[in-house]
Amino acid sequence: MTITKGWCLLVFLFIQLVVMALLYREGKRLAYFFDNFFKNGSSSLVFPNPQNLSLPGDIYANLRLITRQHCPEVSPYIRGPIHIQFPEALTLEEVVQKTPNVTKGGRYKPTDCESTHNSAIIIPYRNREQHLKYLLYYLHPFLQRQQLNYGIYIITQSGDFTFNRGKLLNVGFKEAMKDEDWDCMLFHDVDLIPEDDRNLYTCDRFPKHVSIAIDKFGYKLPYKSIFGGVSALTPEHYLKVNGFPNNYWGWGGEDDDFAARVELSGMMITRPSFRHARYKMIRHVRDKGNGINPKRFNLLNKTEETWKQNGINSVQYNVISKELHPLYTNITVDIGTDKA
Ligand code: UD2
Ligand code: MN
Repeated sequence: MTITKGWCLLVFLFIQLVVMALLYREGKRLAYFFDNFFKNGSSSLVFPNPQNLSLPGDIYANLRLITRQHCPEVSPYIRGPIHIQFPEALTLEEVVQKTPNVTKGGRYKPTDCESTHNSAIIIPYRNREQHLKYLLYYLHPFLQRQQLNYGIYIITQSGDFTFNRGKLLNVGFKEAMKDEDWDCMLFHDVDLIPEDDRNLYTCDRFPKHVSIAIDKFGYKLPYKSIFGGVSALTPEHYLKVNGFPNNYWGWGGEDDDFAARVELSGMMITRPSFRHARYKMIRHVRDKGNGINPKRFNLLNKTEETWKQNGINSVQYNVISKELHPLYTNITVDIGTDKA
């Protein structure tokens, strides 16, 4: 009697195991079968090759959700060093054609697995069409090889008053977070092209300074506490440092203020490997409307007193337009002037 009960239990467990294995391995085929069965009755006893499946349907979609795997910890598409060139004849239209798998607004999700990373790239911008074209050309494939869910945001300062990189990045943070629950924000100069896809555009436990080895500086840090170029922060980090200062008009200082905020809020700055985090900076002269900010040292002396009031919690602006371009979302914004 006890032996029979034991056997029954074993057989039952075995059947359960088989069913679970089938569900796991053959999810698509079963889904297709049930889908058809409920639609057409038993006449549809077909178990097709999973490669040929195209039928959507509730059950299929649900099972597909169950059977879709997380992307591996290390993407199999990562290649290492990238040979960067700036072909003069390249047009933005060609870049769009060469980047077919991006959806409107510059969004992408891997098709073969579920990414565990949601990264937004935020680019402060005005009048740098050539740089933007090259950045998009290299950045999309770079991010796709890392199997990230991502979106690219261009934050364009309207008008021709003095440029304000920090304030634009605050706007970018706020506007991007309205779209999606990004878990990592990359604040990214338009003229920096990453040279190695092992430099992951994901966040660390602390704010990360990413562009640490730039050709312009001989692939070394020009000074120890530099935090400009490309940095990666989670929304929690960003709120903790109260974002960027809003009152640095013109070139310089806002990046050092941002670095000071990380320290003042009790965090530290992490850096990736110098072998991987290599960049080419596209050669440029200083832009019109972004002259050196003579007030930057005075402002930096006051960071400790001001950082809690001046930042993401106090930024004011008016969005003029938001356009979903094929390879990026452009947000044109009126950020005012240092007079108002
Ligand atoms: C350095 C920093 C940069 C920033 C700047 C001082 C590095 C590698 N970079 O860059 O992060 O702190 O000094 O403000 O440390 N931009 C436009 N249009 C303009 C002006 C600026 O789009 O008219 C944007 C663009 O994304 C550009 C960025 O602002 O890359 C920084 O300006 P930059 O390239 O003139 O400054 P740079 O190279 O000295
Ligand atoms: Mn630059």
